[in-house]
Amino acid sequence: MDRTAQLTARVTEREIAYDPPPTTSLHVRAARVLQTNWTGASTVPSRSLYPHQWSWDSAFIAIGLRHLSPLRAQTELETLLAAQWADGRVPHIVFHPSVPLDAYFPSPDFWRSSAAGRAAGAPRTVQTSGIVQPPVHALAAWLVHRADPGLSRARGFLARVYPRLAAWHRYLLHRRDLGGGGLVSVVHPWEQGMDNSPCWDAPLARVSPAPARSFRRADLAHGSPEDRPTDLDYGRYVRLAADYRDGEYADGGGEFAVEDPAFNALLIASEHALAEIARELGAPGTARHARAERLTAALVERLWDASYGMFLCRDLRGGGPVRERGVTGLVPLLLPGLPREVAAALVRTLRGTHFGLGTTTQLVPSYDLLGDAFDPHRYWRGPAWFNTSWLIERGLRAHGEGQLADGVRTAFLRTADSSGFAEYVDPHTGAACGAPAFGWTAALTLDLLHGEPGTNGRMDKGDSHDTLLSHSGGRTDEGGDR
Ligand code: 9WN
Repeated sequence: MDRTAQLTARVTEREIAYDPPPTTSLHVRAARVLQTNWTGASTVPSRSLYPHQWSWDSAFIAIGLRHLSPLRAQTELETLLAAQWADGRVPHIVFHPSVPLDAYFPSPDFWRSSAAGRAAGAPRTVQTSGIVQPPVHALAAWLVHRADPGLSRARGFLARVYPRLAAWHRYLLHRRDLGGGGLVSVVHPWEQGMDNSPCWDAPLARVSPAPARSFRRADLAHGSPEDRPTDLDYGRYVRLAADYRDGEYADGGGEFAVEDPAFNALLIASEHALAEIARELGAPGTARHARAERLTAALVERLWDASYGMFLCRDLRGGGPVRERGVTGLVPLLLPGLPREVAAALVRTLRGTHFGLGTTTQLVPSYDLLGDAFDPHRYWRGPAWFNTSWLIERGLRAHGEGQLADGVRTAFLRTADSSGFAEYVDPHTGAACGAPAFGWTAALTLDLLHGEPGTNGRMDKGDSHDTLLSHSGGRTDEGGDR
């Protein structure tokens, strides 16, 4: 048997021999969602609304999938990274060729990646979008590796993904530092992932919308119009994406450029993870950890607003700080290297009237409960999303707020269950919104169900990176496990 055949045989045996942990009914149902959404080499966020592979979804999905099948989790990330462009960008969508063009808009014929993206090195054999999404991938790759280091080493998983992840971070740090202060900018609201957040209203207002008749939305066939962005917002998304495409996806000249707290915090978390990956591969990781610390300092210097008690977006095309409280401004709590007073203020803001955590809400709302634009059902304008609550749960634990984290964990599991793994929920009632059987909701449910023995959820100076990069789900009691 040659080497590849040996490897495949070993992997297949492992897959077959996979012995699931003691299951709970919630566990089984979450696993079923991931099984249903699996397409053979990756997972769709939703069979109806999102029938392709999405970048940050795949990272969150891999984090959950590793508990079911470390091989699938590795494959999920490998499939995404195989669609990376030569300039290092990891596209926000990798299209499945068998899905009809009208199933999702904007479709491959809108992005025209292999033609319009030629100069930027888009792949020829697979169609992708030309924008990016938050860089959760190195963090996911490290967590996936740790789920089964033996399999990972046998397949050379980290050795294969490391150069791609390093090129991805290089692209962001070198091509997307549009403000010159060390932070990365997004050039489209879809890049940041919280598409319709009121944080984008002011920077988007400058963009003239593409005429409504020039495109046909596919999302309204699956989602209720009250839960989705308006036609006017869609017109602006289309204009920005079309302009970027028509400029051959060259960076720097667009009308929309925003430094976003969550995007940069996830890059920092992933840079720490990349340092650990480098170490595992026998190279020193110190330079990467040091860069992550410098980025943390830049994040605080450029985006922290003490009077809001949270991070704010910065609009580089005129507006300066965006005075809106979006959940993005709380996500940096994930970072163990935050100054103590910043972390403490973030926790106060989470518990205060704007987000109401532990009092009026149990999961973190996507936007200020008291804000003029608050809407409990509309996309990213108030509903609670499971990925951001998962990130904040980790952050609370990293900063010694075990009890509050336990509350989020319990509410997460209860609401994921009662909502049928909804895409997002009303932050007050937990009522389901958006697509059902949503990939990252199911995946992160699994992750929270698999607490790692021995993690007590506290952060000490000495093990700060470890706390960020270890399994989440260390908890102070058993509440919520079912
Ligand atoms: C555009 C897939 C994606 C998520 C985003 C979410 C939504 C797409 C859309 O769905 O965005 O990328 O059509 O609205 O906002 O975070 O990655 O689940």
